[in-house]
Amino acid sequence: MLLPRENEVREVKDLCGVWKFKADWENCGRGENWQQKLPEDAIPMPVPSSYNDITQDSRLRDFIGDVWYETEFYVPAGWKGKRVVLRFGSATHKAQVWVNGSCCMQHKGGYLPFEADVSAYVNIGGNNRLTVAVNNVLDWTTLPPGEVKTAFDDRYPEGYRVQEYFHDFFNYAGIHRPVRLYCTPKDYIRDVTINTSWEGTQGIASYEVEADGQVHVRILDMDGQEVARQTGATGKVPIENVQLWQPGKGYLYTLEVHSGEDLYRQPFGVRTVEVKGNHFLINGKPFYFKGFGKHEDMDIKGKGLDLPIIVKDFNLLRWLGANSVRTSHYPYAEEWMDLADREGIVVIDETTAVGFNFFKEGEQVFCPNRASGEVLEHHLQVLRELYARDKNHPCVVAWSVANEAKTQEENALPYFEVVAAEMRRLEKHRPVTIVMNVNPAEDRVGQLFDFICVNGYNSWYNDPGHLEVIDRQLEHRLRMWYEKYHKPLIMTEFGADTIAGFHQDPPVMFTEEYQCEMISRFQAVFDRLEFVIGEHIWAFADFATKQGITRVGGNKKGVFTRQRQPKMAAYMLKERWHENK
Ligand code: GCB
Repeated sequence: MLLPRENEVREVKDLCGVWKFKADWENCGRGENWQQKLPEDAIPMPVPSSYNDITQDSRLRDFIGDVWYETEFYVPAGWKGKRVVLRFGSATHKAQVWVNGSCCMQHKGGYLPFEADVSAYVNIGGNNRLTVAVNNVLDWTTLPPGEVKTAFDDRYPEGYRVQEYFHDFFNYAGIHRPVRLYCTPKDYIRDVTINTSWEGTQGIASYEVEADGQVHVRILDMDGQEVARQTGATGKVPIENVQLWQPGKGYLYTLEVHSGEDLYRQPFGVRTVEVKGNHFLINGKPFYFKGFGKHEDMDIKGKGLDLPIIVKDFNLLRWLGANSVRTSHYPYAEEWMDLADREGIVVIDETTAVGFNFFKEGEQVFCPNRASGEVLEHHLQVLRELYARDKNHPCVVAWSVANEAKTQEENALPYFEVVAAEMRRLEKHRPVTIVMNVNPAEDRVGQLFDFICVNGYNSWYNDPGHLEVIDRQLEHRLRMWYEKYHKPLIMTEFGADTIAGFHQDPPVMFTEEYQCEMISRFQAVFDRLEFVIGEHIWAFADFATKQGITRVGGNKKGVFTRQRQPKMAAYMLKERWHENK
């Protein structure tokens, strides 16, 4: 799915701002036709933003169900005769959209864009009403999964409901990313796909354009100079004296596509990725992943798009000498991905399949009514939409299909066979991976993937307070993974909750000293295992979680606070990562 990009032919209107908002406490909005007009007591709500932390009402923070948004917009008179498209960057987790009271689209999946041709619904040259119902319920039809618990005994008020979920980040909801209206000619460029390779000084851009008319393409370099041109909906275009897209140096070309009256400019980078032996090769050179798992998360706006934070985070990555990020545990905003391309930050792009570990002993996850049927169908849909959105990003070097699933269960194998096959049907050029946190001896799915991502919390969840166990336990575990699959490994999570400003020496849990020593003990193990091809610390910054006895104001494993101030570990990483590793 193409990002709306403005040019001489296509206009884009930003519909973000302060909209009207009403939580549907009684679940009566549809019955009362709120799509015709929100009730008078609707409150102001910023878009984009999560709604949870905007008011003083804890009931809204912990709300379960539909919330309604309403705004008005004009369609410029000059858009007459054009195709008018309404596009949401994301709405978490389900959305139904009405224009002037008529339903024009529905979408499930909280972290991916969706759009519809609304030409038939809008008054061109006039005023229009836009209404959106956003639903935040997590159950075994959604990703991430969850369960709404209603069956309580007489200790609870009547009708008491609680949203349970098995992942460790707060279930922020709302319209999280920009809402845009854009126009194209009636015959338009539907899609563009670009794959690249190179040899010596020559790059090759293989492209495929979906459009009705005759297609002409030009390739422009970063100065806007034409370096090649070709005619045809598909082609392989040579680029002489190619500048490669490289980690830390995100050189971008533009494929300028003309078809009939339409025009679209798609940035791309020339680079190759490959897993070979024990190496992850970018442009034929072994790459060692230095970086983090992180979250889209901030005070007040929750998971709402926050450009200052996005730019700040890239500055912090550069400051530390980090070269890569996993988009744990969902696809990040398109604005974030674009910046990763420009900054040369290498990305492992993850789906929303998190929370498949269901911490209760003896409970099956991959069974009827849980991770099977409808969830699997949705998982495949997420893969398709993620691929469609991110396929042209040079920063994306691999897809992560899930985080910490219970892959020791018998039914996990048929489930992930289908998932891996679908990802490989879509993608022919990038490796596919999964993030593991099971005993390697019991895992059933590692053989389906090109390299293995491993999470581990020695001296934290296991043997809390005992840093001295890391050396032996970690090496043993990583060797088990390698001996089982003979595939390179990235340690995608390890870390310690750390209260900024809390110090003690010798280190104890939750101090800045403990975080430093834990990280450096893990790193000492990585340094002697040549099949370990990367270290991603959990996490980049502190983040909000649901309330619970192991979380004091959220997850504090950040190397930065939630407000992006460094803890001691940041300085330690900066030294190591700038030096070489
Ligand atoms: C994990 C999860 C991550 C959690 C982290 C923790 O294994 O993948 O989402 O936040 O552990 O801190 O417990």
